[in-house]
Amino acid sequence: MQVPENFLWGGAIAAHQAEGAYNTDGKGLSVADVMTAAGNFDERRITNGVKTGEFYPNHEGIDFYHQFPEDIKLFAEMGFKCFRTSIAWSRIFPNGDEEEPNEAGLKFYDRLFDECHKYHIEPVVTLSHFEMPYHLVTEYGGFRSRKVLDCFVHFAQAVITRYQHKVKYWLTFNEINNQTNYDRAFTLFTNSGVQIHEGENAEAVMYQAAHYEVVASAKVVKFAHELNSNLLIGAMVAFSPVYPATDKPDDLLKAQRAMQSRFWFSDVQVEGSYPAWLRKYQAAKQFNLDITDADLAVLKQGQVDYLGFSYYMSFATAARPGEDEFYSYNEATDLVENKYVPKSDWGWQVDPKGLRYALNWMNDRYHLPLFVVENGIGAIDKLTVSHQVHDDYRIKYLRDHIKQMELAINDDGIDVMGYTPWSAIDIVSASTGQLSKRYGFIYVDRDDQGNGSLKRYRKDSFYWYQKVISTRGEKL
Ligand code: BGP
Repeated sequence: MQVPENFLWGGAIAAHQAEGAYNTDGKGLSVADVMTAAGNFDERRITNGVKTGEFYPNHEGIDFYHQFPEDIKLFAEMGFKCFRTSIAWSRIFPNGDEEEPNEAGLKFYDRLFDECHKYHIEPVVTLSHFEMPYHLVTEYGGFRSRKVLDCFVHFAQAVITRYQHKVKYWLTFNEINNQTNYDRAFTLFTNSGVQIHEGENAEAVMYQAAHYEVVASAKVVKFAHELNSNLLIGAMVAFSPVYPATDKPDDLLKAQRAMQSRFWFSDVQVEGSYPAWLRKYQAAKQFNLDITDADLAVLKQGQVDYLGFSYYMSFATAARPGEDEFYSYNEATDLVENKYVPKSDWGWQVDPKGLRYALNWMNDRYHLPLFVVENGIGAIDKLTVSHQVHDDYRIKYLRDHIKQMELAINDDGIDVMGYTPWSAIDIVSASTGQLSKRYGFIYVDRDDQGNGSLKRYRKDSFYWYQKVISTRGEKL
């Protein structure tokens, strides 16, 4: 089976996980710069500013800031048609609330995008990928403030204007719906710069912050459409489908509420309006949110052109006893194990068929082109003495998923724009801050303590993916 000729094969990373150079050329601190690394199953710690004696893995990343020409060359060798990365907001506006952008930061991305085009690689750029300027957190509480909505739009306008002839494909907020997991400090902090204070209702705060984000997203889409009709602006959600644990009708309704809770974000970004159930739910919970008529009008004017999504795993849920009228969903407490699918070393449920389900589900609901902008498996890789990495588990994971994507394209007739597995090259893991949780086709010699030569080595999956691309997905 093959994918269409113009299919965008590539790979993905995010600026804060790769670039390093955290205080170079005028860059300000971002939320990623104040997070330590974690142990395997712990949370990263959010420190209050950068403290001496702590190790901050994002400060150096894999030094992509300086080594990107060699890395892009390797991506070209694999045959990438596109490359997904993000712009570090704090390189452009170090504090986030300045009027004028930092020219040195803008120049870096000029060079990066030019390097991509040298090899006919199309950049796919996320505007906000877990790295808001830290000053916006300390000064305004992140996206709990309407002021930050304006700062984001100002930033987005500056970079879209600057790169409109170099970047056609944009995404507004990475995995905007991760905040459904509002009890987890990491998710709220990285997605919206929000920290919950004692006694606060985290769910209500999440709905407020996410509202400002969807309004900001709509403003950016509208701006880009008016600026240049060639630009395509997408939304980006994490697609972890939530299956009902059993065939009990209560479990089905619970799973439906879980899906509604996870996907109201893209509902708004695609449809331009809130789903009715959510306004009823927010009113019933007395969240008392700042959602104005003017905001609702803005949402209608900024509907996205396509939907990007990450796919790593599926979830399952069951109704709580007595929960048979008013269903709510809390990702921290409402997930149950699915005994039919295996798990990765980090406990992520591996479910390739869930990707075909994802594509069908979104196609039925949104009727927009879909873009698989993340998919992959975090694993401990071993570099042999002859500098090889035999990552057959990664090849298997990707092969199984690509096969399901190809079935969705060829048998189900779904319009899939491209596939950018996570990650093009080994980078710092977002949730653990470790380098040993590796996803790349290219091994980077660096460990969890920040030691190593930073040299790059092609893994077995590098050569495998090269063949997949050159045969348009035929040779898996
Ligand atoms: C997604 C993020 C990425 C990323 C990936 C893998 O949630 O968009 O930034 O890193 O998942 O997750 P992790 O690095 O935590 O294993």
